[in-house]
Amino acid sequence: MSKKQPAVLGAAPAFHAPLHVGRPNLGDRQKLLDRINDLLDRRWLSNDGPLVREFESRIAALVGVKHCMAICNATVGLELAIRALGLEGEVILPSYTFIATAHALQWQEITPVFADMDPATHNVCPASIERLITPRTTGILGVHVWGRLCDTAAIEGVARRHRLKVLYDAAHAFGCSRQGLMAGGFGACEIFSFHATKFLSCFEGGAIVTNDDALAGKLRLMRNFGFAGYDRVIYLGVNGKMSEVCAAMGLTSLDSMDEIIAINRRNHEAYREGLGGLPGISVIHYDPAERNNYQYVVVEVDPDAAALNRDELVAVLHAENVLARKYFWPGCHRMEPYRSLQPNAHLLLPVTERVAARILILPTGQAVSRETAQVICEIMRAALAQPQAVRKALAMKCAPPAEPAVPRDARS
Ligand code: T4K
Repeated sequence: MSKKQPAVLGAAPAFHAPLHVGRPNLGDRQKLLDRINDLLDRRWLSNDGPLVREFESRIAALVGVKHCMAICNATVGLELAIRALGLEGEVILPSYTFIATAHALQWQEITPVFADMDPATHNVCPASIERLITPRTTGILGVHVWGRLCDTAAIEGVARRHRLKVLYDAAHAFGCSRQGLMAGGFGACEIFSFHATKFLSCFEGGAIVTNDDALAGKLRLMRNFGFAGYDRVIYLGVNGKMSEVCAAMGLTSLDSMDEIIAINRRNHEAYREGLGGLPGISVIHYDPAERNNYQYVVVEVDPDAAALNRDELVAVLHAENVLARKYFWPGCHRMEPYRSLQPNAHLLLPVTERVAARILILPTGQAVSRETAQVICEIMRAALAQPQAVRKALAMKCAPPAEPAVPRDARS
């Protein structure tokens, strides 16, 4: 599988089939099919079925929280949690996150106020949060980017000083810890994503976890139209429920959790080794003293020190069928509707602007073997060793086709 010359320079692509970032990891197929057969036999397909209940109690035990409410996806989970906490006016969050975090606020006519990031962790910078607080601010929505937990102590300190509520988008952070405490127990509540591309997959799904009894009661009503029993609606609600088939997938994924972490960790090490020592190229580090799911192989490309910039490396990899991604470029503040609603937001986000242009994510998980990771590193090394040739080849690819020679009298 040795591959030295990059495809942008005319060689054949290293991989015939695309290598995706976010290729789902699958647990034991037979176990999943057995669970699906059982649920079909029971004819209990949704609405608080036995698999959803089992899934919720396993998640709560693993995370160490009192309540887990399984939900249809994390975006709806964020919307429910924001509403259940009574947030309004303005809520501060990082711009460097998946767009769903901001949309969950804007959807409810709450203004997302974008804070800058800490370049060392890619998480929101607590000092930047404090500078953005106004009389309209009601809460802080932290995001545990790449499963490395936010500085929860500093964020919650800011919140205490200004009487704000705190919740966390923990979409990336299932199975991750900070100072030995698992993601899920911080703030008023935390929201996990169990989307197909996430470390733990339910096909589509998520969970809201909390230690607050009253909040959990409210959220249970809100995710099921406000029903408190047959024919008894006592609250405003939506349909945020998880189905039994999604819980079957989630339970099966939970059974394989340690195996998937081991694969991700092996790949992360292979990438770190393979890209080690390259000027301007660094693969982010996970603290070995904490728990992490190693779901993201995040490469930072410093354009002042590396021979090629991030976009050039992405183009090199795409030519090989390695579909590296630029998460979360260009930052929420540069996407609609925020770009139009808050045209000056970038002025307060210099670190986000700089770092978002440097990040590329490489494929990992079950679809990537150690050898595949090594080939990807070899390609990157080979491209970085001949930057002039690579740039020239990329420029030729991007150049508009030469105008066809049309006889003068044929032009209108
Ligand atoms: N907060 C944060 C911080 C998040 O990252 C997310 C989701 C959320 C909140 C909201 O959670 P959910 O409401 O989704 O539960 C993907 C996911 O759709 C999204 O869940 C995820 N973050 C985000 C980071 O990535 P895209 O637009 O990148 O998806 P897409 O379709 O390009 O898929 C990624 C790659 O995975 C593709 O190249 C193909 C591959 N793939 C995907 C699926 C779904 C497969 O090979 N098989 C599949 O089944 O958003």
